[in-house]
Amino acid sequence: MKIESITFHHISMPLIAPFETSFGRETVRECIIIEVRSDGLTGWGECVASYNPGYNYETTGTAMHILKEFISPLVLGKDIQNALDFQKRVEGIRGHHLAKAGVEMALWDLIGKREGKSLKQLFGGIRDKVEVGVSVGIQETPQKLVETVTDFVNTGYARVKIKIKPGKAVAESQAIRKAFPDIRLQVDANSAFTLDDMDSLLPLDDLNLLLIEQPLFEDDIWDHHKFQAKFKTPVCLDESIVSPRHARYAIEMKACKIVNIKAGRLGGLSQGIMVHDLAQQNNMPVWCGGMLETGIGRASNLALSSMPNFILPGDVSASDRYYKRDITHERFVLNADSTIDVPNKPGLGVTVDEDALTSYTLAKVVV
Ligand code: OSB
Ligand code: MG
Repeated sequence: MKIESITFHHISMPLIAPFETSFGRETVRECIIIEVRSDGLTGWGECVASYNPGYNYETTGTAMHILKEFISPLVLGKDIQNALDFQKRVEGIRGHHLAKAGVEMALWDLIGKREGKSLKQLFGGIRDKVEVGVSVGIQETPQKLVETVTDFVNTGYARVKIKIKPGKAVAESQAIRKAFPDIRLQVDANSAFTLDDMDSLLPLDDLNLLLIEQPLFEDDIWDHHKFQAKFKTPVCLDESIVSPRHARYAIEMKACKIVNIKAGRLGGLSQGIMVHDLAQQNNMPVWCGGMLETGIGRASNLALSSMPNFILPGDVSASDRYYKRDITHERFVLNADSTIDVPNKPGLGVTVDEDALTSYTLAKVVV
């Protein structure tokens, strides 16, 4: 597959509602859409770096730099066989997983289109629709949080994740559990706590939570082992698992019982698949995390989620939870059973609304 051109679209899209986490509040989502051409076909990818280095050290600014200066020369004009061939070519670039993953996604889209296979088929997915949940940002008051969750439950989401941070984590989680005694509920701290907070978080263990996501430092695995040892509730790692190797460390150290898979954080869909397989061999369930993706990244997340060991519902909500106007013609809708259909057309199975893309574009770079 000879890569003939690459275009980077740095975009900013208004979110339907602000999204607040322990690291900040976003009212728009920035990301980089990657367009790769080969042999009359176009592959699309999404680099999930955002404006702020709050979740990950990468930003749209650093990603643009790495994509233009370092990844493009290793790909442009080259004959790339598959995702692992791409990974080999970029292995000399340390880190910058979000940037690498965006390009890998576009290559998968191309490969699927060339072979007439959906990503689900290429990944060995087994589901035509996948169970999904909703990730609810931090709200101003506990009442507002209960109201927001109520709206999502009424919309049909059967699994809810709330974002927590020091101060009101326990009270808010208790309030949601009281209002929804039976809902599948989980919490995500995005690294906001330390081991010193552990005892104050113990009441979370009585709330029948599916999991506690990333309570401690984003680069930690060992302290999560100590945390997990104190809690019956499964710890789930997000930020800490940046490679299949880190997944192995976490498994061997008993630092978690569940892993959140985000292809971006891991450096590509190929790496996400490796973590899926490793977890499966160790009887550890995984689920698909989200980065407020556009229709492009959402299609990719749905394909990944169709794989057998994606046992828990993902943070892959319907398009209308995020954007009034998305950049794909296809919009993803929530089915009555809290599922979303997995795309089944070749590649990602979505088509790009070029007018929408242009309207959101801050900068466009062709290499
Ligand atoms: O930690 O899972 C996270 C969004 C941006 C950065 C980090 C996270 C999130 C989410 C949103 O929780 C999930 C979604 O896309 O709906
Ligand atoms: Mg998370």
